[in-house]
Amino acid sequence: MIQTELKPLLTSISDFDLKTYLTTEKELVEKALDESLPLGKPEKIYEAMRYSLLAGGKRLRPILCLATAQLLGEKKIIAMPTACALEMIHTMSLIHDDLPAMDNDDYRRGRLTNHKVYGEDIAILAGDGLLAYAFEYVAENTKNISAERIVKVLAILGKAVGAEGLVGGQVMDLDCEGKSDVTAETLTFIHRRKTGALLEACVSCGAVLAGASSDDLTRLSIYAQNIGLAFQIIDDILDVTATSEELGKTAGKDISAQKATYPKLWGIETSQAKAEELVKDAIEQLVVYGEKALPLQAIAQYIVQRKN
Ligand code: GRG
Repeated sequence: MIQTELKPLLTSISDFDLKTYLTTEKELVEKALDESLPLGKPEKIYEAMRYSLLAGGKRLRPILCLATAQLLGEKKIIAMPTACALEMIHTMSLIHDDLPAMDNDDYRRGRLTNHKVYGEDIAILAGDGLLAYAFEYVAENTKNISAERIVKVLAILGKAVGAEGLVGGQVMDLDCEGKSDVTAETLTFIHRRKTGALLEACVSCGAVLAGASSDDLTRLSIYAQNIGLAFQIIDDILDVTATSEELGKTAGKDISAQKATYPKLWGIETSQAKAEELVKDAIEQLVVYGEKALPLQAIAQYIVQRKN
């Protein structure tokens, strides 16, 4: 039989219904997050933690973790505690990033920032509470996975948060504010840590939970590093092209805070092209998995097409 008569074996990324996929996954994650953190005493701190954790957002990080575990043949439910922990860590970083001592923002996810509602003292503690709880939540709630894999996940999370990840990236970012001579290398150094490290952790944790081989881990890390950087380039572009309503946070903040950004260095068109190139490479990394990789590949494409 000649090839053209065969039904194509592989559905292409454009045939994959990403909208439905993201909506379904997001609903699952929202429910798990709500159940993960019941109100306790003192109520004030639990309310502040829940205020930001349950404020919506795209839930991209937990979805990446679940999708990676599934790609490698593991049940989603097994990765859910880690997926929730990743969103707790992400939310902590947003609360702290918005503080007056950092980026000083009034709006996030379409509502007032944590410190605007609860005060700076409680906002700092709400972030700390979420960070500590993320680790506790993985350790206490991950079932039917070996202790060795759970310890690996905890180590990945710690590394993504610390000086090699979020903290280091944020320090460099603060250092570069107001400077006009920040190079592309420095900017990439910042964002590989500030944004990329946690996105990579989402994929690596999902992979480790599913018992990934070292080849799987290498491929998936390259995928994640590429989408991480692309995500930040698009974030910088949206800061200049989207409205505050679309973003759910103050637009144009990078200019007013005199931040170094990719559009400032390269212009919008080149920045978009570089992000698309990174995503193309990310998608190629996963071709070896065939149709099973469609969710992760479609997420990569969504990263350069997103509007918020
Ligand atoms: C206190 C230990 C400790 C660490 C925090 C403040 C800080 C150090 C780091 C800042 C990290 C940060 C806020 C990076 C920006 C990443 C980014 C592009 C966030 C926006 O992510 P989206 O668009 O947001 O996925 P939603 O709301 O959709 O989840």
